[in-house]
Amino acid sequence: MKLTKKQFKQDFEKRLTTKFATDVEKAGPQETLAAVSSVIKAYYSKIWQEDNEYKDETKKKQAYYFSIEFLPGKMLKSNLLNLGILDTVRESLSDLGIDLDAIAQIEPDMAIGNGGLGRLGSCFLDSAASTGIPLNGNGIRYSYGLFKQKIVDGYQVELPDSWLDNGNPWEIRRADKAVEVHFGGEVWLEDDGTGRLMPHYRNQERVLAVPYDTPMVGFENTTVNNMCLWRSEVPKDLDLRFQNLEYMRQTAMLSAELYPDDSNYDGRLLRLKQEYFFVSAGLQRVINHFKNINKVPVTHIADFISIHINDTHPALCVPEFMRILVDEFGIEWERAWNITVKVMSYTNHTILSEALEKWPEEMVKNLLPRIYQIILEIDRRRTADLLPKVGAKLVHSTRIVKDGQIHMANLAIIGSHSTNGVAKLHSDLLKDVELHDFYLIYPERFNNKTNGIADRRWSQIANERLSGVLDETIGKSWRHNLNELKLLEAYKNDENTLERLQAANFDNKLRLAEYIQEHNGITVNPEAIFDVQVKRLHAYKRQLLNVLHILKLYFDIKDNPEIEMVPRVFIFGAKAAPGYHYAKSIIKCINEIANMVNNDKDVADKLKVVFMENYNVSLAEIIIPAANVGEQISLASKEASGTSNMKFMLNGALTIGTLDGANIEIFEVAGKGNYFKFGLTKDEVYEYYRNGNYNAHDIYEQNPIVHRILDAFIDGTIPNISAEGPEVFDSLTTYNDEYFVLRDFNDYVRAQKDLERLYKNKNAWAQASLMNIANVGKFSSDRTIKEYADDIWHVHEKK
Ligand code: HBZ
Repeated sequence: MKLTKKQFKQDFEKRLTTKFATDVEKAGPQETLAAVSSVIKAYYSKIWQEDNEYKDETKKKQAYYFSIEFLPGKMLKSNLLNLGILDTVRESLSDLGIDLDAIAQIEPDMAIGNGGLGRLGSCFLDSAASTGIPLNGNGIRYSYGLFKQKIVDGYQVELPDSWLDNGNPWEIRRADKAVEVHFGGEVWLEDDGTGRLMPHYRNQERVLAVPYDTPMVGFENTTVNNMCLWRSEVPKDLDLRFQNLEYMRQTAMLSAELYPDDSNYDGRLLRLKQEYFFVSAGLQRVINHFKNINKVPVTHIADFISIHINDTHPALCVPEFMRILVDEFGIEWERAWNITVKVMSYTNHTILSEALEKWPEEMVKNLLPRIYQIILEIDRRRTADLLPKVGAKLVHSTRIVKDGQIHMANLAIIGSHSTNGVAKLHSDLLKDVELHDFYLIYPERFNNKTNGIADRRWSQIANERLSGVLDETIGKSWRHNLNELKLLEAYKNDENTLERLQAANFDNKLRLAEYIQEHNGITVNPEAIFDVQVKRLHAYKRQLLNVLHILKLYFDIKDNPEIEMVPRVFIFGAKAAPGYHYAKSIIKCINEIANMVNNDKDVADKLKVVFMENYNVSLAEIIIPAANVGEQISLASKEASGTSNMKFMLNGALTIGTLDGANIEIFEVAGKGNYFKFGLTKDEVYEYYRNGNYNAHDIYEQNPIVHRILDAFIDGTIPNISAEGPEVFDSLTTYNDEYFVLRDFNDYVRAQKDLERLYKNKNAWAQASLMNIANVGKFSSDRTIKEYADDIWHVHEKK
């Protein structure tokens, strides 16, 4: 949009008066932020309204991304960038003595997600809007987002994230579009006089679902999509004399809190309620909208909408959509089923069995009696249909209802026309191993969609220094099409370019060093290799492998304080699920090792270890641009894709990683010599599983370096871990090291040495860094979302 400084200043000053009865001089930072945000909202609202009208008039097909989590982070700068007014607003505010970045910093991080899955959803919504693809989010407006992490005496402590305290300037509460969601009670079927059995209900619990819309503003275009988040409330017409406090409390609880776990599914009733809540409310709204703007029968709905089931949490979309079609529109079962399968599609994000959702039949039956009947009927009909075609074995292994449980992944696969994994390796594993039986029955449903990242946030917003160098070198076309970064390859031997790229990284390192000084009280050397591992804390991601290598370097120094070594700063950022005891023990160990290393005079500044509190989207925006190395060291086959690997690459860091998830595709495009690969392949891992012949204890006994490092966990070498040290030691030895940390240790050390060697050659390192940036194009989520739009949803870009 076009905006002059004069216009913005006028709008801003007026808003300070009308909204806060104050002026530029007297306004506090919160008032300034709110006034700026409110002006920006007015700017995009017009575009939003027009785009809605355009969508309603053209009646083009739209897709809906149902996800129990989103992780947008801060929105102010992203909205400014996408509206094309970031510089104008920054300069205008500066003229008024206000620092935009300082204001932007106090915006709360919108963190209604755990990690990769939620962040991917937000990258997709950004990319869809930016490429003109009509994709809308549907989720829950949690009053409390992911907990804030404090480190106290080395331990993780969780504090509530009440992100809505100062209001949310971006959202619009749409009370007129509220719908009801019903739970529990009894259901029975009665002939409606035409031979059709219709459900009747008694004693249902009613919950009002109120939508809050947040615009997803496209990058320098005219598209504004919607992220709809639902809040649970007590229906206004309820006679509260007959309600009790417990009911009120339970209703409010529904959208109160995000489940802070990204790896184990939690079998609690409230979670199942949350799942049905946002699924039912979302589908009702989508269908109401369809009815309002289209004059065609609902049997045509598959031509107008697509529903995406992001992981299994929204899998109840399948029976809920069936319920609406069959019970409310009176569509005959088979026909309704064909429509449902056409409308639905599903993404799988993990093969870890402990994360696969299953709900006890009794629980589903009591909470969602009609949905339960429908699931049984889906399962019964499918079994009858398939038995003669594929035989009892395949039918049984893929059944939705078995062993007293509802298997949500099975429901999602069976009830949709597309199942995709999130990187080539992961999608292959789904077809060949984890979901092989489904693949035998429905081969045409399986496909791969390698993840991507919203590159604008992770370069243009997070790394202005690098973005500036890129503009000067290759022009600005890369800002619209990340593949254009390929132009950078022509500068691989241009010393000036290499120097400027490294200088940008160095400035980012200074910025991070300052942050670390302020928040951790640790002085780090900006000349050192900044070696970063940021992601959720999970045993399979193997933060421990990183830790063992740090201890090796530490002992090398202790044995020979004069040793020559490129100085290193190891940086961690990781939240552990509050109930994940072992992950929390690892955090404690990392912090105690950091204390030991950072305060040891022998070490001087050769080695520093920093654990950064409360890793989130905003912190990632400071850390990743400053990295030289990104650690992607999960056990091969366990990380479905990973997305921080792509963010590091975009910012010019080199990956040290295993052949897992999207790392493989990163290595392919980055080119040999521009990454550090190590460790078992997924085939070798599966070979160990088949033979059951992995013996971690042997490695401990036979490898003196490993022996010494592991002993440090139990012999007092590392202070203050008398409880946690033995847990780590035992898991790696007695319990046979579930994620093959010890098996990959030697090769990891070898790769780390290669890395150090390359870093010593400044020119070669800069070239490798450049090659990473130049070849990152594939990992823009603009590419990913176009693939979803073309292959799965069949929705089209606005022209
Ligand atoms: O999804 C992650 C994968 O581990 C990662 O490899 C992938 O890149 C990313 C995007 O596809 N999975 C998650 O982040 N999973 C969750 O956050 C999660 C949340 C709630 C659950 C289960 C998983 O109940």
